[in-house]
Amino acid sequence: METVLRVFAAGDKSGSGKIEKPKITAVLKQIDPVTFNDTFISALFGDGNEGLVDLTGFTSWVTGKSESKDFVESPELQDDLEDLDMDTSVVDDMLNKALDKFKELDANGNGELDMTELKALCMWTFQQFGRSFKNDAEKNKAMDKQIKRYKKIGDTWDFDTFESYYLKQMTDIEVYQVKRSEAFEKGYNKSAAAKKFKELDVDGSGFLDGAEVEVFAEWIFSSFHPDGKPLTEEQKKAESKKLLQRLDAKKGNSDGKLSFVEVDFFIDEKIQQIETFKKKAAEREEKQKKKEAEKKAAKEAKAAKKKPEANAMAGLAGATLMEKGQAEEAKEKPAEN
Ligand SMILES: [Ca+2]
Ligand SMILES: [Ca+2]
Ligand SMILES: [Ca+2]
Repeated sequence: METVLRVFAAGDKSGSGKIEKPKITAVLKQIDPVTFNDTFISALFGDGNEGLVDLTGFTSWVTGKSESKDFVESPELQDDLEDLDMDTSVVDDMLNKALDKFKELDANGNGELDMTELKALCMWTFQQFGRSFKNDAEKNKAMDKQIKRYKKIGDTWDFDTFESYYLKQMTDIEVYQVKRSEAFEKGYNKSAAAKKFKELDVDGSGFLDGAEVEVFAEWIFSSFHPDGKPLTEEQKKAESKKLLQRLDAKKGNSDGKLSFVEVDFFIDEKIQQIETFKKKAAEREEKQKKKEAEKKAAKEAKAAKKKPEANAMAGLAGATLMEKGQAEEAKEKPAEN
């Protein structure tokens, strides 16, 4: 519970003990988007866009330590919060998520994370922020840099250390998602992924669902199987189910549809992979052509060797022809001047 407070406090750079609406909204939505919905946020802050909440008081209340709601000043807002009938178990859910992640990372199960185990956290973080690398060398360099930062926190991490890092990270990821989502909605994002998403979102709902996900799955499949048979209806359904499972259920908010921020990095990755795939296919074709040309040349050379006389005759004929051509060309040249 104290970790939640520490996370909120980390967001409070001014040290005033108060936190602004956008920051707390991002954190709360990450903890539980259903409980901490817009009704909750407006009960907490009123309907204005600005707003500050006293951190310590809020954390005591949200974690069930205190019933007092005087972290909001207006009695009206206090009444609104009363009406919400808060269930504080959602905060525990968030901490359970942290615990699950910790167990997943603790490969040898000794209750601590060492630097080798933290490499997986490093990769996860890169993924969440959509960092891609040109090659392994570049990736390893970024990883070393990150591990150095982790070492500053501690050579081995117990759950408490991990928990505060993780919750802070989740907040940052959420804030980054909000930014990406806004940039996409306002049309500032001109990336190939944004273009592809718009193309796939036929009804312009801002989400990919139903048949749109099937077209999405089909695009990926056909890009990697340019000469293959198209997917059957059944396969399309199965592939789109897999995509939803992976991007919405496992990594997203499990609402059965795909938002831009649930798929943008994935589309980016696929576009890059498709480009590489096409390049390699073109190289293979080029190589094959070269091989065939060499084979043909070798065959001709072999045939020529077998008939040296014929070859000599042909050579002579060729030379004669060439000489003839040159003589004619020479004849024409003075006329040009
Ligand atoms: Ca361990
Ligand atoms: Ca749609
Ligand atoms: Ca979703």
